[in-house]
Amino acid sequence: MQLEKYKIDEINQQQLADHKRKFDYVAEGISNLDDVLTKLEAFNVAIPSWALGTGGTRFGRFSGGGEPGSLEEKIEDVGVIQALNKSSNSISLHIPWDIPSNPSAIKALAAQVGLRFDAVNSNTFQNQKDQKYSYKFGSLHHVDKAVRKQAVEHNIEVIKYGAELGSNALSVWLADGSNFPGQLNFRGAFQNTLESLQEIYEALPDDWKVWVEYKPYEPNFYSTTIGDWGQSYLLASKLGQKAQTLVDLGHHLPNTNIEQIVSLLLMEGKLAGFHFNDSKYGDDDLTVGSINPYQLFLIFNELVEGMDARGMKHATDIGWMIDASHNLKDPIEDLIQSVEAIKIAYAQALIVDTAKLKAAQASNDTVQAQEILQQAYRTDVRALVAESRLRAGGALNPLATFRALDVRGNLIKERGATTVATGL
Ligand code: PSV
Ligand code: MN
Repeated sequence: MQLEKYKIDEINQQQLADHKRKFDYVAEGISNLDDVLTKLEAFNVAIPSWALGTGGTRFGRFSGGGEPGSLEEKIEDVGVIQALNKSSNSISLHIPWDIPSNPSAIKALAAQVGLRFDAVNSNTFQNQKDQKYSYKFGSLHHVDKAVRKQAVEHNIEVIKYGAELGSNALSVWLADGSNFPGQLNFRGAFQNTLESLQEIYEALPDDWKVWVEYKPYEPNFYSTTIGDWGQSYLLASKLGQKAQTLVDLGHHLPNTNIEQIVSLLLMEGKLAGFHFNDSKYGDDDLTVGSINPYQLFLIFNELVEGMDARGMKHATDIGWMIDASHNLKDPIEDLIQSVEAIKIAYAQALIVDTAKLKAAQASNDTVQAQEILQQAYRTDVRALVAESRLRAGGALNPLATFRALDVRGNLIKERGATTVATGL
């Protein structure tokens, strides 16, 4: 289903006076207002194809109805999000969950709803039907060369699909690791991973990047071969210019200072991009900003500061993507909330008084430094985000509009109540 713009405009009209009042109030205190609005309008976050269905846990999965049953329907759903928030202009595919049987038709459909293709993701963490060798003991790090070769070839195939769709990055996350001490020779596993990644790297088209994602545990619980940003950075450095580290917010042990990691990766030109989500304990894949919005703001503060220091374009010089999939909410509503949380944190980071903060840092004025950051964090920037969306042709309030137009009800009518999307 596609949302007609006039319906969104009608709902906007009803909310306009209230919005204007809130916008005028916050706008008065923002010295770089035009710059903030322009940057907010340009900022988009890719939607992962696997987040459009209700996720499950290993204990069960409770689908909510109207889930996309095909790649085409997943694209339609992202089109709905994009029509509402004008901040989700791309989709990230996971192969083989989303193999495009007719790439040019898929590309045309995406273009029709204003989408392009973000990074493509390989999957060597599950065995596929008719697969010759098992990934039970890993893939790119495997002790058996034949298994590594199969996994390398899969990644090269994913690049091929991505190239056909106009994507320009391969995202690699490996479940490779060990469950028990002694199971694995750490150096051997690392060397095998490096050599496998080198073969994949060689197959990258000129303008492509490979993003190396890390994660401390799960599904392995003793060691993970690319377990933290140091290991990912080491691989990315050895591989070369086209390889960078991907930060997934859920892939850190509790209380890790992610903003510091981000700052240093940016300094080294090695920050590929983000998988946004939120968590309380581990890789919980909860809605962005639902647990710790202050941390999200602090991360964005480092991103803005670090990107500005290198003269980077915020909207396009890093890959921004949500990676979440959980089991309670309507997936589209969850994604709308996530994108909103990201844009709020970004807007807050854009209004930090950086000159004052630098001065406070230079004079060790800790109290003032905290005041400056929290001044920005405690500003209600929601009307700024809404205004940028309005200017881009989206909904003032995407979530309320999604509900007012009964999009889910219509999707259930169209697709049925029992469709189940591919993914985890
Ligand atoms: C692994 O937990 C991960 O974060 C990787 O990005 C995967 O590709 C994604 O989740 C989907 O399973
Ligand atoms: Mn991820």
